Amino acid sequence: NKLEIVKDAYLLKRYALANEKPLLMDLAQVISQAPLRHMMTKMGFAMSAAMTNCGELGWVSDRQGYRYDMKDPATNAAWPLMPVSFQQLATFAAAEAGFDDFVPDACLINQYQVGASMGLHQDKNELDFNQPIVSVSLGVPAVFQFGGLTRTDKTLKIPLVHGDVVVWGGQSRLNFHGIAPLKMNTHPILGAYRYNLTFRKAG
Ligand code: MD3
Ligand code: FE
Repeated sequence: NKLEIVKDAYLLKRYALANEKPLLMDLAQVISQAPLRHMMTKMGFAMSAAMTNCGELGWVSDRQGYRYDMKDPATNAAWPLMPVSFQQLATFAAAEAGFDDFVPDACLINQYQVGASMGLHQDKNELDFNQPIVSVSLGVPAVFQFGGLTRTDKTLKIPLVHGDVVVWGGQSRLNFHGIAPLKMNTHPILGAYRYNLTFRKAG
């Protein structure tokens, strides 16, 4: 069940459900080791999604700007190891979309509550744009906004539900994208939240 949204962007509907239980157990474990927090933007505003990371590198934002760091700035400890269930999901999903041998070194975990959103942006902090990005949606549904290579290009609106996996590479890798404000909702396991796992080869 693989849908090509635009060139080189593939939606694997409910792909993560086959491994739902280990995935959710491992998610809880990672969050207990590196708690979710609202990072600051360069401009001094708290981001509306709460974030944490696992893997060798974690995406961080503060008054200095955006970057990847090997340590959690909240504790100065290494980020939690990337669980095998996460690694396998990312590598298998990438292969399903035609990107062989994807080995992520970073997994950003975003937690959205009602009203939280992510404005249109490009992911440009990674070293190699030939590497794909794999994103896994869990919990409450959200509307993903997918634009073009300039901010003003019109956006496709794609509903993403629990278990959906999207693989972005090649021609879609630098497209603008965002998440519309989350509607009030509850998921039977995850409650009032949406979680997104974003796997990258950052270094
Ligand atoms: C399309 N997160 O953390 S993941 C992000 O649902 C981010 O939390 C969103 O965008 C979320 O940077 C969307 C989907 C995603 C990630 C990277 C992309 C879509 C992308 C890179 C290029 C094109
Ligand atoms: Fe992004």
